[in-house]
Formats: sequence, C-alpha cells, structure tokens
Amino acid sequence: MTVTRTAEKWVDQAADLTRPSRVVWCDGSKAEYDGLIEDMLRDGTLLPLNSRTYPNCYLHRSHPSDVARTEQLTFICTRERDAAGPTNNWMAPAEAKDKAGAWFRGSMRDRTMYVIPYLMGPAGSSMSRVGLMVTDSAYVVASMHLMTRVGQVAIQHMRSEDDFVGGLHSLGDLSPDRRLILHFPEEKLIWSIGSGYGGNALLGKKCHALRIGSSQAREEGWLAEHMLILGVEDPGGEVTYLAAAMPSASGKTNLSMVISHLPGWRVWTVGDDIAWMHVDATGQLRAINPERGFFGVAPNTSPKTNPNATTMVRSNTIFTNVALTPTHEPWWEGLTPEAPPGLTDWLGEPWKPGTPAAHPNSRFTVSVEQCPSVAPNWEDPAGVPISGLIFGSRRTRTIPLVFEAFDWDHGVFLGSAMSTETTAAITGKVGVVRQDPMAMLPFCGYNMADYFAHWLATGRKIAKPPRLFRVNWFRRDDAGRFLWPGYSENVRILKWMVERIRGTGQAVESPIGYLPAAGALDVSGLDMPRGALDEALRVDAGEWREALDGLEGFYGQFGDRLPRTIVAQLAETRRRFAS
Ligand code: OXD
Ligand code: MN
Repeated sequence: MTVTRTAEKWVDQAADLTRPSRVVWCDGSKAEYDGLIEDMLRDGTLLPLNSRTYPNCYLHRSHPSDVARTEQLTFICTRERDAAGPTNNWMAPAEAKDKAGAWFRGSMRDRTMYVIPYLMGPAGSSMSRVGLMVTDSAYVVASMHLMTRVGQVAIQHMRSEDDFVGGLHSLGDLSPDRRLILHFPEEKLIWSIGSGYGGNALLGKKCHALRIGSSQAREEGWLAEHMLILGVEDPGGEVTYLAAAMPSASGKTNLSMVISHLPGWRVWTVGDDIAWMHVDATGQLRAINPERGFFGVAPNTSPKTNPNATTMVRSNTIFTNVALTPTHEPWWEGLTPEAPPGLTDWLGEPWKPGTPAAHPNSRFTVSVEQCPSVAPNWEDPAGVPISGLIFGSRRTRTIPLVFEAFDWDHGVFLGSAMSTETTAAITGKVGVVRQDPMAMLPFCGYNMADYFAHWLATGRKIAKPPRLFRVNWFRRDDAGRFLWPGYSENVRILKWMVERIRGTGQAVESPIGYLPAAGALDVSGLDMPRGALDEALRVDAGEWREALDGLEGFYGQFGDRLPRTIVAQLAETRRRFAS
C-alpha cells in the first residue's frame, strides 16, 4: 500500500508507544475479512451462528463491563476549555496524553497492531474524509470493514500529505478504571483505550464522523450530524429526501428503513445514523452517509417493527451481546413474542426468565448493501438533496407527535431546545430526561453555543432552506399507553412532511409552530382509540411554559456565547404563549 510520509510516520510513532509484536496494514479485501473471522473463531472472540439459517453470521460477547458508550470517560481535549464548552467533558491535551499515554505504553505487547486506512463517505465524493486508525482488536478491524471503506481507496482520497484523522485504539486491559475516549480536534486526533465497544472503539463512527467531524465541519463550512437520511417516494415516483436527528436507540434505524403500507408511497434508505451535509454551489443542501454499514440496536427489532432489518441481518452479520438459541440462532427481546426455550443469555449463561436474555444495547453490524430498502443512489458522490430536516426525541409528555417550525431560525431553536429520555446506548440510568440539542449532546466536538451559531449561519447559505420538523413518537396518555402506534405508521407523518414541502399539506398555526390541520394527517385505515390523535397533537400550555422555564438553566451555562437569535426565539415563544 502506498501511503504518505506523514501517515507512515504517525503509524511508526503509534507502534513505538504501544510496542506490538507485529504490524499489519489492512487492505479491506474479502480475503482479509475472512482471515480475521477465522482467527477470531479460533481464539473464541467470535462464535459461529447457524450456517444454514444465518450464513456468515457470528456472535461476539464483549466484556460485561464494556457494553455501551461511556460518556463520563469521553473528553474533548482542546487547548482552551471554552472551545469544548460546558456540555462536554474537557481535559487539557497534555494532561490527557500523559494519563492515557501511560496506559498505551506497551499496551500492544504480544499483540498485532492493525493499521486501517478508511474512507468516510462514498468514493469520489468531495464530501468524503479519510481516517487512519490503529487497533489491537481484530473485532474492531472486522467491524470497520463492514462500517467503512477500508484500504487504498482511503489513501486515494487524501487531499494533502497529512489529510487524515489519526485514531489510536487499544483494548488495554478493558478496565473501566483505565478507559478514556479522547478527542483532540485541533490535531484531528483520537485516542481511545480500555474499551472494545463499537461507539468507543470503531473510531470512524462517533469519534471521527461526529466529534472530530463536527469540529472540522465548522471550520470548513458544512454540517456533521447525528441524523439518518431517507428518501420518500410518492405515488408519482418523485423522491423527496429528509434527514432526521434522534438520540441513540430512539428509532432512527427503524425509520430509515420503514416499509410503507400507504399505497404508492415508499421509503428508501440512505443512512441510519450520521449525515454529512454541504451546501452546494447552487445553494442546495446535500447529504452523504459517511458510513458503509449499520451498527444497530437489536432488542425490539422484529418483523413487525423493522422487517427490512430482520431480513438484512440473516447473513453476513456480526452480532454483539445477543442471546443464543439451542440451534445457534441469535435472539433478543422483541424478536419473537415469546422467548424460545433453552436460551443462553448474552453472558453465555443459561437464561433465567426475569433477566435480560440479550443485553438491552446488544447490536448487529452489517453492511448497508444488505438492506432491502437501500436507495439506488445511496453512494452518489454528490449526495442527495435535502428538502426536510427532522428533530425527534423520546418524551413521555409535552412534545406533540409532529409540528413544523415557522422558519429556519425557529427550527434551529427547536433543535437546540430538544430534550430526551436516556436509553441503554449509554452507560448510566435509563429514562432520565436530559437536554440533547439536535441529538448531538454526546457528539458535538466543540462548544454547543458555537454549534447553534454554525447552524444559524448555514441556513443563510441555503437558497431554499429545508423545512424543519419536530417529532415525538413516544408521547403517552395518563395510563402510560403510547398515543401513536409508531413504526410503519410513521410513514403517515413523512407523507404530511412531503406534502408540506410541496406546499399542499394543511397546517394550523400554534405558539410552537405549524401543527397538522384536522384531517391533514393521513390516518386512513388506522385503528386508533378515539381522541388519541388529538391528544398526541395537543399543545399543553402549562407543560410548555414549564419546559421553556427549564431551558433558562441549560442556555444560561453558555453565557454570552449563546447566539442572540436563540435568546430571541425563546422570548418570542414565551410571548406567543402569553398572548
Ligand atoms: C449509536 C449511538 O451507536 O448513538 O449509534 O450510540
Ligand atoms: Mn447513533
């Protein structure tokens, strides 16, 4: 493989520090992938699954204390603390390198150091960016094969000698006490030690494509977002593309590959987790999916909730921390209504009813091409034109099913004000409400006040800004029942959005934005309890006033750095409720 001098030097320095017994440069070939799988089957890192019903599928059991992203151990290491902002953990670069450097020193002794040149984004796209990662985990290499484009293709896309994000990863001793996920945006550098979990260890994903990516995007004038990308085809065959930000484990994968029951309507998948968006020379916002695979949450994925996903994981998939049936098939809660008898749980023990069989954050890793609904143009180097942006969160109360922002600035305010209930994708308590602006709280690599400003400024560059929508599939009634059936029925919401974009969808004005007018949402054939839709769309002034008051504290921590537009939008919303 031909690489630049700077890249070679960086890898040499990584080897000097970690002292591997051998260094292997990865070429991304199928032979390489197959070899890695064989090695991992031999040493027990992977278990084979039923080769008849799940060909080329494997199960990996991670260390039981290494099953989710560890936000408390994730840091942005900028020279100035303010550059990271109040919502990120911050550590001075020198201190971070001293601390983690001690753990990296000799950490690959008697291990192989794999060097992975990878490309984020389609080949031939000016929006794609290069990473160069080293790791001592074969599981990480195989996963990077599925999730990114590995090998010479990456090197070819370097725009200069040092145009790559460096990623140093070692499993270390997997102890949470010696685990750190460190980002140095000023050096385009990532250091991750002590975890083999996807979000901490597949450095192309959260670390590069979002944390370093968002910082690079700000410098270069584009957006790196925690967003799925999909195309909605109408009965006339016209496809409208939307991108949607939703917090981890809150339905992005399901929505991105939803199967429509509305005659003539169809959804095409471009990506399920990350969107890189640029304004092109004509002023059109365009998005690429920087990834090449899905690292999806298994629990609750079923033929009912996501038939495309259940089909795509039937071959060529690596499962992590799911349960195992006696016939060596993967199983997780929700896959079938009843747990099959004789399950082995995610820890490898006989399953005891009442305990999780699969870990709540168990995952599948599979390439995008396996998805039956993959858009034919998903790898278009020019990206897809985005006409609508969606901000969705998980809220039991307050936030209506769907509404539309008055304009770009109002939409940015709604995104910045987003809060959500936490899920098993992060270590910590589940179900706690926290602010999660644009679903980027854990992923924004710089001061979030500057991030809001960057969003506002981007809107000024777009000739015809996309419509911005807010959704909440998770609102419940007083008895705790979901008000909206969700899943495939969400196509009805997408349909209204497309109609709004085309100028035909009917809406009524409210203090928080435009709500679907009576009869504007297509609920034909939907058997919903009487009044549930009205309740799902209801704006409760009392709850909203309380939520707006609660925003003061969140916004307050940014001080003068918070854009005045956001302050003005908050005041304006309050005024609308007062009148
Ligand atoms: C993910 C996450 O894995 O957001 O996509 O945690
Ligand atoms: Mn995600």
